[in-house]
Amino acid sequence: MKNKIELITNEINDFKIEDVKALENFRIHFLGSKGIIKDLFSDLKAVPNEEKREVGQLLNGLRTVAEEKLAKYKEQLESSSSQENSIDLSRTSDDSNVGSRHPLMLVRSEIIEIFSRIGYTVSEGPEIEDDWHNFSALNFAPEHPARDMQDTFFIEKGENEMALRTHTSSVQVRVMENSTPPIRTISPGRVYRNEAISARAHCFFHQVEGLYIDKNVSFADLKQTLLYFAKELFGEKAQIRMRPSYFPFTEPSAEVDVSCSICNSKGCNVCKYTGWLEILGCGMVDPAVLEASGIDSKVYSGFAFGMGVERITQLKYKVNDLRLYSENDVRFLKQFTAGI
Ligand code: 2U9
Repeated sequence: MKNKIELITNEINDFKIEDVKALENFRIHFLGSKGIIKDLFSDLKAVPNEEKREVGQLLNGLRTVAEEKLAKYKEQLESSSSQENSIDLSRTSDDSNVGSRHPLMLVRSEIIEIFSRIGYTVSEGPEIEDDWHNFSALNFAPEHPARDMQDTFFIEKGENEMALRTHTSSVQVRVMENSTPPIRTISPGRVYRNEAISARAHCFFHQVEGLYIDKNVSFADLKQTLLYFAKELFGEKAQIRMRPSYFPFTEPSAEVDVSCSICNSKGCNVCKYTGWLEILGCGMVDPAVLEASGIDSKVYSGFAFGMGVERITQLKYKVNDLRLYSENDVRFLKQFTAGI
């Protein structure tokens, strides 16, 4: 009997318990109602009286060994399974490779949003344009340098001469031709100029041009519209100033500066110590331009403005090299992830 107890003690110690199933097998095999230890207790009756006490103690010890092993493994398995099931819902998710919106598209959307709040629609048109919509209807003289191959990408010469549009004003000519005032629209889009690529110039860039035509539209309306725009884009403190300029399609014309929000107009290297940053050009639409698209300039007047999205983005995000916008370097693009 003593030998048997010793062998079963070894068997208990060697029993591998790696999962709940093995634990249950262990319990049934050693401690179950038909298990080995129960059988041994039944055999105790046959043990001679003088040995009963000693063998009884050994059997109690054996049962304790089995029970302790069962309890130990039960606890271990329960705590590991509760770890597996406990999910920390407050944990941030693993890094996933999300893309980001291009900074030019972020700024373009912001500009559209600002003008749509005061009733401007969005007009789009072809990037390949004819001479009429890109130049003649906009009052460009036949000998204007912009019509030169040095400045414009021409696609076909001769009768069917077409060019990559040099501004989105061509879209607005189409709007004027196809609708009657009041017209209040902006045209965002890519434009092309025959320039050597450098940090400060590129052969394509993005514009948003605006057009407002109605009865009694004045320069004061233009100024208030642009002041509203500057405040929305650069903050409530933004101020604007206008400097006289010249464009073939507007008269009078002006260039518009916004107060430098980087240095609060105190002067810094971005505003070149002037306190002002140039953001757009504008003017009253030349009556000849209205007439060319079939709008009676005696009844209607209008203003127009145009801006480069790259320029505005450069000022908002301090981008100092135009080439960054089209090189697709993820180290640059990744910095705009928050804008999604
Ligand atoms: C129509 C008539 C007039 C749009 C205008 C500007 C002034 C202007 C430049 C800013 C920087 C182009 O991207 S840029 O190089 N634009 O200064 N654009 S007025 O005038 C129009 C548009 C449409 C029918």
